[in-house]
Amino acid sequence: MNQKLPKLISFAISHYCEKARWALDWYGIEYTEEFWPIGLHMRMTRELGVPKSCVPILMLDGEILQGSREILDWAYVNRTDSEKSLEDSKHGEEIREIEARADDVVGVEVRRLLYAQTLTQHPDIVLELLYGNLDSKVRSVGHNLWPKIQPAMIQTLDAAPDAVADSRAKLDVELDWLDEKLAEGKHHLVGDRLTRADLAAASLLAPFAQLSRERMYRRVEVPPEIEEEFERLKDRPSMKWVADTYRDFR
Ligand SMILES: N[C@@H](CCC(=O)N[C@@H](CS)C(=O)NCC(=O)O)C(=O)O
Repeated sequence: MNQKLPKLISFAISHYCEKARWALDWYGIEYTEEFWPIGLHMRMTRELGVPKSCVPILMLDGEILQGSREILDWAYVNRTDSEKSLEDSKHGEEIREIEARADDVVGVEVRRLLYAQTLTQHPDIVLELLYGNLDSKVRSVGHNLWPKIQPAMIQTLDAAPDAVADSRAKLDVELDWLDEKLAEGKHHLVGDRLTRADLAAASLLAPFAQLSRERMYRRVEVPPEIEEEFERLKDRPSMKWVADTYRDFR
């Protein structure tokens, strides 16, 4: 058999890519991963012919999937161990609703708050996070284009420093919602086992759950503004739950 392994295309620091990666790992799927440079990815996705410019993308033999939800669907169907499921037909609708809110609101505000705190004040740290793990040629192109990429990111993500308060307030609404769902020490957002609702919420909150110290932001110093967010959020049941969920299931 000469079938190529699925290839995950990602940005190293993207929490949506982490969601897809976790699902592939959870389902025991063998794959390779290719990190793309933010900014240059616009042309690369256009050349691939996918409808949007975003990652994660999963390249399969003869098919290209774009978006974490699509990748989770595919990974479930193609899982190597039929006992391992993140789906639950009894609670299917509720799981999908939570996942959609995690994707469309929680993940968006986590990213916006992080970038609003760093893109303007700590551009060198962001630059290192975005390009630090890429090969030297790509890295130098990224560095050269950074004066254009940085303002474009601020604009596209609505992440100027004055977005901090708004984003924080929106994220707090989401965290109140999740704290309530996890009241009385519940281990899972739906039912009594891990589902894609947990995986979505935990991966998309992971950048604020201190695990980022070990996982994503290892290479750089954490700026004081982000330390303050960590401090502010650390006693939230939802944040503790993210850390527990990573410890137990990732
Ligand atoms: N809902 C999408 C969101 C993906 C997303 O926002 N990806 C970001 C990285 S964090 C991206 O590729 N941004 C660049 C762009 O959209 O051009 C998913 O779950 O896959």
